[in-house]
Amino acid sequence: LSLETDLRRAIERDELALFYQPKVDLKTNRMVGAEALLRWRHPQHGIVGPASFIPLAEDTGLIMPLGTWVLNTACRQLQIWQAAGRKLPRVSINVSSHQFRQRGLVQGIRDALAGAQLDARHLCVEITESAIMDNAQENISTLDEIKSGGVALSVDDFGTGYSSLSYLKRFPIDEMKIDRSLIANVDGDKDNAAIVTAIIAMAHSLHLRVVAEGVERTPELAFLRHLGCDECQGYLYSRPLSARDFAALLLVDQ
Ligand code: G
Ligand code: G
Ligand code: MN
Ligand code: NA
Repeated sequence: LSLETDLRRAIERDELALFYQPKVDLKTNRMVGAEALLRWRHPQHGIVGPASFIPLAEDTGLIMPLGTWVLNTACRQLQIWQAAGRKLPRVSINVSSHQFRQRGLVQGIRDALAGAQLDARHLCVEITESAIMDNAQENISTLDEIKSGGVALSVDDFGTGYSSLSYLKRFPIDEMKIDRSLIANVDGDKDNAAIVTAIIAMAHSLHLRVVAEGVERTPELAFLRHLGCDECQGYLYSRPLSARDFAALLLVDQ
């Protein structure tokens, strides 16, 4: 009867779902990836977002089976789409700081890739700037292990924490996602424009791919393209969609 009991049963009752949101390359206008975002189709409450149950999952240890489910589902789904000739080079999943500190994460990633027969280069793991910086020294070895398996690493919500890009570059990362609070009105807000301009320039000088998240308006997109931002994600292109709706956006190989 409690939310905890409900969540415990959610996996076995097949109530969890991944929604997918496109990441679009700004040079080619092609979809080059998707972020998998967890949803719970609750029998009474309808579709519930992760912010409402991830904290509970972390407090109760349920985050481990839940994280495993996310990894397995995302890898299997991408393999199914690719096998059907649908063009999607990469799927990104989110890992919380709690999951990141768990011993089993690296093995869980390997198992998910092997189980889905998906090559590691098609998977990207997003971890927030604050989670990386919290216990930075220990995190480097976990990140190295993930990276050496061929999986890409992305720093999520960048610009909200206290790290400098030059410090972050000591970590084996491939991608920076600029937090959507900095992207909002980036075309008109002088402070956001200055910060985003600096982040993109420095990330590029460090050979990192830059993704803008939360792009909602065409002028934001135009400004980001002008700055040379590599990829965009946001409601302007698409909201996160169910697997079925998302599949309809994918091109099919001729
Ligand atoms: O749409 P959105 O409400 O999906 O996501 C809210 C927050 O939940 C984001 O910070 C996102 O990173 C996080 N999130 C989404 N899916 C997952 C997931 O599968 N695992 C973890 N740990 N966090 C997720
Ligand atoms: O993992 P991360 O914290 O980046 O999670 C992305 C979150 O941002 C998800 O909750 C997703 O639903 C949300 N989101 C994606 N695109 C947009 C957007 O254009 N505007 C807003 N406000 N939220 C977005
Ligand atoms: Mn994310
Ligand atoms: Na983010």
